[in-house]
Amino acid sequence: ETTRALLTAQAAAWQRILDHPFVSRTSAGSLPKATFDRWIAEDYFFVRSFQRYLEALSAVAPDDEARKVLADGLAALVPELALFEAAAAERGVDLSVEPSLVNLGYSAYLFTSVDEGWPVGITVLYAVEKAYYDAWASVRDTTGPDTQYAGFIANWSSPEFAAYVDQLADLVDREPLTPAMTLAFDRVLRFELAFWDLVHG
Ligand code: MP5
Repeated sequence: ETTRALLTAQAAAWQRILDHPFVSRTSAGSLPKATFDRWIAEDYFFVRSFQRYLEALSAVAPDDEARKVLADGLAALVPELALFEAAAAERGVDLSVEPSLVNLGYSAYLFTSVDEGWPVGITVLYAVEKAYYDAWASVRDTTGPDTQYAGFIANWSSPEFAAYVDQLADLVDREPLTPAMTLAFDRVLRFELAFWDLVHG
């Protein structure tokens, strides 16, 4: 299986995402407010870039099955963006701040991956969503009931989101693994780690 090969080859980097202090401190409830607020503003910019990337990827999807999965992903972004906007209003976060260069680079890379064609583009989508599923499922499993992050935890660790990530894995698994897909997967992991480092550092 293509996804199994990708995950196995990158097992150490994957574990670094799950062990990242941003993740463990979100679970423990010990994250400084300013750190989570910074993540909200950065991630809001990322998700809006991601929305346009998903539209671009849809345009190169090979068939209706793939287009349907991506349409579901796009639909989920409507309540997700509303969640960010509500949290920002409640916490006093300015969502219009200039994003970091890591974020600009990650956002731009999403579009670059579409230019490389469907197999690379869908590999990137799978990696981006799987990284967030695993990170937020880890928070879900290790946090207390009094968490202030319930909305975000539910957004990326619900059974529905897990099913969506499984569908993305199925789409990747239809493709034979190429060096370009391996490189794309590795790049997403490096961007994910840099993103956590940037908001937590
Ligand atoms: C996701 C995200 C998940 N929101 N932010 C980063 C840095 N990586 C992955 O994507 P989505 O569109 O929120 O499900």
